[in-house]
Amino acid sequence: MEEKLKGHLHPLTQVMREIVDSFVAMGFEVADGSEVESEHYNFDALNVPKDHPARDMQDTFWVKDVPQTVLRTHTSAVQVHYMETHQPPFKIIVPGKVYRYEATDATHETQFHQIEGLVVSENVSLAHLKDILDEFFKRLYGATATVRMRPSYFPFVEPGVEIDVSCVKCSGAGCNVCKQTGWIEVMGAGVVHPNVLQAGGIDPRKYRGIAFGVGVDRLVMQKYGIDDVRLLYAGDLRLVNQF
Ligand code: 2NL
Repeated sequence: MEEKLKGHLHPLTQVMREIVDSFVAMGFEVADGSEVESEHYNFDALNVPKDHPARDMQDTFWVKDVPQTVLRTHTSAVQVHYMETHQPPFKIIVPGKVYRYEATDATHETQFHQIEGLVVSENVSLAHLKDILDEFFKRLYGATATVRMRPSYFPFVEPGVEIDVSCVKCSGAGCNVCKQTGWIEVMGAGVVHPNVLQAGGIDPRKYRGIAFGVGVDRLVMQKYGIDDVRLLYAGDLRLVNQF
């Protein structure tokens, strides 16, 4: 009983802090910014085409009566502000809440948590990205964890990749968590598109960037076998007190 009266952090907060602490140990600085953003910082500066479906009223919360203003759909706008005000080289992570206008179900919430990372220097590459994420997942899941990259597409990176981590439960042998594949899809990443560096006031002929973004809610669900994201926001002590 006494243990319960002390209170503790929500499992989402615990995992957010674990991730942030791992990157800080690897020399990253933590940046943050506003959850209300302009269309410029949330979409234009990130090379998202004007007619991209993500900008649609079906997908994005547009602030009523305030033109060109949204609830951020990713934390990337913070990285753009950071690029505008800092000289490379730098490596930062940006944890925070993000918003999508969509129907809620077991795997979708209108507000969720993301952590994005950005490294800018004179010569970073996909090899550095893989190395950073490999070290990160070894810290998070133990020494046997490894990552692999698959080609993917996000407007803000070129090339873009999807990151899989070897299954936490079976270490790659195949089980119900990884649907017998041995791998779990965990994040998107890539080499920062030159247009995005340019929008942040950084010369893409001189500097290169690598970036990644991870949905933290999904990591928490994978880690603890929680099958409905809404449980993380229901404030039900029967869930919260299990952590
Ligand atoms: C996803 C995809 C990603 C990024 C996020 C990024 C940020 C800047 C420049 C370039 Cl400022 N890229 N972020 C890049 C690739 C993927 O996340 O689905 N995450 C859950």
